[in-house]
Amino acid sequence: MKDKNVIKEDFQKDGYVFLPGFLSEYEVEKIRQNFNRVIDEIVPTMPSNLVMYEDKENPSTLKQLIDIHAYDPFFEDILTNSKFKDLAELFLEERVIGKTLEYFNKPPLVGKPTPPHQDGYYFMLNPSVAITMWMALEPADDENGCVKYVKGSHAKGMRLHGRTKILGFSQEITDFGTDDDMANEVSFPANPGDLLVHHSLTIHRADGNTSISRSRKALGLIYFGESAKEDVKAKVAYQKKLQEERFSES
Ligand SMILES: O=C(O)CCC(=O)C(=O)O
Repeated sequence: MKDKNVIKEDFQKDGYVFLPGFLSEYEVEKIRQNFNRVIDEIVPTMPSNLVMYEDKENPSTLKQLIDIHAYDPFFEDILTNSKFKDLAELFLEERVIGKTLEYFNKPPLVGKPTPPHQDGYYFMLNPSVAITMWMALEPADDENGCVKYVKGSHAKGMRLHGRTKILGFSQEITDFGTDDDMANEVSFPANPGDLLVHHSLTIHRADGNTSISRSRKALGLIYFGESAKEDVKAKVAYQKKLQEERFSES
């Protein structure tokens, strides 16, 4: 891995950093095995709003699990007592709180796109001192929906978001696709153990999975800096907007 300070500078300049081979194949295999165990044994006990399928009737289309750390000690340790947490503290330059550990999959053919968004829009923090990590558990590329970032977008403020119909990603940037977005978008094909880290204002998205047989499984981690405060006004406005959107859809 590159020097820590160089990585931090890249993160601050671009709004993301790509760290190939952050975990070894052995470490990744342990995580994969524990996800399989959680899917078999813990998921049936989790609240349904934390477990998402592309098709509810078909368990092989599991696409997302949220807050796994709250239900399983192995993953609690990964979130709160790990190289990931140390890296979050290095980048945010303060102590951090592990907010959630997630599982992302795009099942073959049915895995939907991840709409362009900024995580900070969901977090509603002021200041938006937070970081997201995404680690491939199997190869990800343009065919099965690797992550794409808009370089430097974290320094250009929060964009307007509006409702989507994508389960797990209810909000997207409404005017995404400007010349600036397209000129600065970078795709990140990744191998198991490769880590992507992004700032809470970095615009990112992923295409759907068009491969006929390859899934696209990944580990997600979110950390808030200790100085980040919930923006109560923004949260109230967001809840009101969601209610209005739901009302106009019904
Ligand atoms: O897995 C994906 O496609 C995107 C995940 C994401 O948006 C995130 O980790 O913030």
